[in-house]
Amino acid sequence: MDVCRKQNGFVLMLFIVVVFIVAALWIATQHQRIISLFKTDSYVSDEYELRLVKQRLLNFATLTTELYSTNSSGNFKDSGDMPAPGYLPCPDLDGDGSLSTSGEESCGNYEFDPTDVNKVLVPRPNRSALGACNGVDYCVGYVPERLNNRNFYFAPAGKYYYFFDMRYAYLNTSLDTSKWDDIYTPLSPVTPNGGSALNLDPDVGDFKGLVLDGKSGYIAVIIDAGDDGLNAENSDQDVVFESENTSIFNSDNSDKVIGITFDEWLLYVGNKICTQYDNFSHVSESRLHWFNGYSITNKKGSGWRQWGQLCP
Ligand SMILES: [Ca+2]
Ligand SMILES: [Ca+2]
Ligand SMILES: [Ca+2]
Repeated sequence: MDVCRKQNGFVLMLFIVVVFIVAALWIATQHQRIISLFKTDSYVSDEYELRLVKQRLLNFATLTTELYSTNSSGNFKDSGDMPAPGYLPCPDLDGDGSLSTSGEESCGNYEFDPTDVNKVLVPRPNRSALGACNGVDYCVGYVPERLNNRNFYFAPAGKYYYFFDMRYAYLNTSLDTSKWDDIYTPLSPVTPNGGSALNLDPDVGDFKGLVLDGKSGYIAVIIDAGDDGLNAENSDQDVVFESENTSIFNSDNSDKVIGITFDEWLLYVGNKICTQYDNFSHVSESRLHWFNGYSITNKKGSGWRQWGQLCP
């Protein structure tokens, strides 16, 4: 009788242990599932935010002319002083959200050399005379939070790393060796005075663009680096970048990257030119104006008249 009772007690204990293990496994599974759901939501939200930042940069590029049609006093500039469309804001080097007047607002202060792809990146290392970059420390830039004097918002301050082909920089002050102030790279894909070396179309020009996940032709990349900063591929100071979007379970640290391709950029800016070509074509060809060709006397010219002749 005692033996039978002991056996029953043992079976009962065994049953309880098995139930406990099964319950623990079930709870662990559910816990993992709940965490996964949270992480998936967070991941989707991060991706959405990145797409918004990209959209705002493209909006800025499309509206450069309108945004900068007046001076800081609100008076209209002469037509020869208005920038062409297509430019991107300079990076915020110290992460405070704004572009200071002590160098950050002018990010193209060295000459473009299409044979040296590292020179087309902003930010880049070992820069001198650019904001906080002292020629020794690695320069890292962020998408600026806003342009205060234009009431234009991009992203939370210091959150998104920002690399781009510096020819697209708003206020590229050293395109030309004469170091004029307020030099803008002519952005029309049929750039008049530079031949293929200055042609921004990666299919034509010498520089094939930034590379993201093995695909070239990007003009900019924006990175949400997560809690641990940029990964090795994205911080090695070359033109090759990678996203880690497949790693949902590592989303707190993974580098989420979104890029703007030349074709996407041209879709926006080219659409602006083509839909308004009839209006712009009334601009006299001898007038200093971004619509006309780039020259020493028309240094904000961008050759969009010539390109626009191809509009459907
Ligand atoms: Ca700043
Ligand atoms: Ca990271
Ligand atoms: Ca790299």
